[in-house]
Amino acid sequence: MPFQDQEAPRPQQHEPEQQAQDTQPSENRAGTSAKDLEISFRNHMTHTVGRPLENSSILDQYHALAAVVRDRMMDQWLETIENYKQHNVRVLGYLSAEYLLGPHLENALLNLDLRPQMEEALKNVGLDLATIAAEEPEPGLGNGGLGRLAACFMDSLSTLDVPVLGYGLRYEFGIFRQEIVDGWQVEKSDKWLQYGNPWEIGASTSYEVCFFGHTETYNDDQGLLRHRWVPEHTVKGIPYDTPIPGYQTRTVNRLRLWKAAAVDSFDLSIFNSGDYMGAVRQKMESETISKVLYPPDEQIQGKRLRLMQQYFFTSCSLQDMLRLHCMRGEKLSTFHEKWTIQLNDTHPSIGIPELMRLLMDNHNFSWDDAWNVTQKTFGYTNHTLLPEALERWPLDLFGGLLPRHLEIIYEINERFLDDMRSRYPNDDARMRRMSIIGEEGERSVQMAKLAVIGSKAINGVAELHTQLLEQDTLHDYYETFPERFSNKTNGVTPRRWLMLSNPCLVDLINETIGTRWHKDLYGLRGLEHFADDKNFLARWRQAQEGCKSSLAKYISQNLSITVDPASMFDVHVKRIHEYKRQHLKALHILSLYCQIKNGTLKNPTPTTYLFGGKAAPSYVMAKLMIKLVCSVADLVNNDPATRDVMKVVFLPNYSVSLGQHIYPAADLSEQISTAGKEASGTGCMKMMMNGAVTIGTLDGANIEIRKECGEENFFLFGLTAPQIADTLHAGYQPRAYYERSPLLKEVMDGITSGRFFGGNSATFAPLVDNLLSWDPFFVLADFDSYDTVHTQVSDAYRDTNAWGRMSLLNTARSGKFSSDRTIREYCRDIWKLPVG
Ligand code: 26V
Repeated sequence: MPFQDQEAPRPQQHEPEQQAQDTQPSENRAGTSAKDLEISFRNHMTHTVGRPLENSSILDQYHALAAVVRDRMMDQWLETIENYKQHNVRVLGYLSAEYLLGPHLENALLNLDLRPQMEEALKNVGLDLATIAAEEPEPGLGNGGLGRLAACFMDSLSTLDVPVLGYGLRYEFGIFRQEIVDGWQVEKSDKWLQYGNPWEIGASTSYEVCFFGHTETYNDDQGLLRHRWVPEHTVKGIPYDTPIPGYQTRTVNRLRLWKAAAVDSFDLSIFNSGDYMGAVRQKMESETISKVLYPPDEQIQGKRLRLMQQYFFTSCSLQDMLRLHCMRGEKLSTFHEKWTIQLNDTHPSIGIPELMRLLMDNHNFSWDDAWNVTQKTFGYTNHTLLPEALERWPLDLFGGLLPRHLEIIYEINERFLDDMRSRYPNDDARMRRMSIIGEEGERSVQMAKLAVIGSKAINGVAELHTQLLEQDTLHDYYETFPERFSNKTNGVTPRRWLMLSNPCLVDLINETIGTRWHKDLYGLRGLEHFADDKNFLARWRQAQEGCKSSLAKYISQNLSITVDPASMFDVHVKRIHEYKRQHLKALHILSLYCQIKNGTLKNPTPTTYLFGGKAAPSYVMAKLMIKLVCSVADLVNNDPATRDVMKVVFLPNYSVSLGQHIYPAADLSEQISTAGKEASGTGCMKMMMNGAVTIGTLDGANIEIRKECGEENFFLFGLTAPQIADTLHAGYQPRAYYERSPLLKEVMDGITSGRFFGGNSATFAPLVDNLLSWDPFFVLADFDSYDTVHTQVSDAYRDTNAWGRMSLLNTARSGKFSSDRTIREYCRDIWKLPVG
């Protein structure tokens, strides 16, 4: 049966003394009253942490508290497993190389409905929940939107009682911690596991995963020709399970993350031969596989360890699903009836040849039978159109590491192209375009093509993105099997991104329209009735100012910059990338600076410009963009002519927890990517939910946000995707825009001459040169339009009621952007799973 592979979950032991002991007789481990929680907390302090409360550190208290909360999930977790077993349910296997979960503690308290009692219990022992919660290290097992989406999906799946097993990698080091030194990004390692992880539970299963070696053919008992892989290296995969509680339901699903370890017997053989150092080296090499999360570097292509990571976690997960399927007493030929597997981008797409291999080589399936099951099992979500981000592996690297998989891919490709040849006779160009094996430059395996060919369903993550996939990137496949393609616009969980992050606004909403919206976000529409109620708008504004003051305090304490909570908070937080155009915003701030200095802008709307985001460590231009923002901050924050009306702040180490602090404080949400480049974006949804008004291009989910909130409640600027394509086609000349716009010219010249930056003209020369000569993301083309619309924003912000109305309507109309809606659509159209 699914989920039945362990006798009972056993707590992970991080330190010897942390083993759970018998508790005092008065303790009710599932009890939820303040008194029960207090007793439980005291017991865990003594028996789990092993320190008297009086001498405990906040970290000790956090560990005791986490154990209290985990206890409350265990009954429900076992109940969920039992329930799935009894009903022999169809299960989703969600495969993702990244999960950006964010802190667990407060989220679990919210979802389990324990928060008020817990606050009281802690108060009774003289402690403060928020202070303890701040000790939790964030599990940053993802780079950005893709990993955070997987985390939101897990929350929604549990909330909607959908049976799911999430699978991924238990990286020992997650996304790096970002420090800013003299305006430059410095990366520090993220040791999130150093004090143990109270949210994970060890399981008693493990699997072996092989690498390298060669393949052979042989005749089986019946004289049939078969293939086998004779590998050279074997690694063990050990599962660590994290319970994922739904909101106000008893469903607790499981996220299973794999850690790589040496295979004991392998180690031992080397050890016995006397090669101690060799044995240790083998062990370390095996463990390397789950050591560190890869950042989305420009040089991401062709990293062998990354392919090893992908194959490692995908193979462990498939072996696990096949075993669970067989334990149900089911035949493997019905695997696709009981399981549906979603590939979160191409990272786990090696699962397609791996399932073929497992079925054919280990379970004697014929090609056709194995393909029938495989092709009906997988769904593939694409998350980017950027060509440099589409995964392709050099053939020799791939074949050296996974020789049997390369053979299988060749055969998938051959059979597929044979089929295409009969559909499109004499169309060699099309055959070359559709082949999984790329022939331009170094020959390579193109994973997106493999994923498309091996899946029953393919989807993009916003309407425009899906359209561009269908019409451009994957056009040949769309033309061939249009019924496999669909759009699933992303969403975010309102539990973490509204209820947890913005309690003041949530109290006001609950008091005004009740709580039905907690599980159906469209219910927020009830707020529209209050859009013209001045008293209500005043309270709305008050709640927002509370959040702004709290962020202002954080900025003052951590960065020693004073910002005015009454100023407009203009927020641009996301990964740093040229297509997201943090530099467009920086140029605009400089243009305001110039206009204030020369007296042409007389009465500017006081504004605080907030930036945050990480640059991939080897992405030189992105790092230079951070330096530019920080230099602009130094300039305007210290000039007496501007410092009282504008402040620029770069918030270091943007993360889930910092996001929770920032989004509720945003007045203006900057979504200014070059049209056609942002697949969806999800930060835009979080800000909309919290009442920020968007300034944005017609890109990704912006288009749908604008449709939902109404054109009059959205500030639109910039070229559209077709206009960008036309401009490019006609021969884009960024310098012409520079010559034509006096404002732009003044700003660019100011940077080039070093006038803004104490005479330093060298630092930003590569950035300016790039913009003037090439400008691949149309920064200069969109500059004037951006500037004009910003003037409208500033004027609009001065009319407090009109702005409040826009803000309220953004929240009221954000219902579509709940990940609950997204998950319902996946369940209905792709996974064929009932929703609770
Ligand atoms: C990867 C790379 C790697 C090579 C260098 C350039 C580059 C640029 C971007 C990426 C990210 C690829 C996958 C990804 O994270 N996509 C994001 O997925 C989100 C969830 O669907 C979506 O909201 C974002 O728009 C999309 O960028």
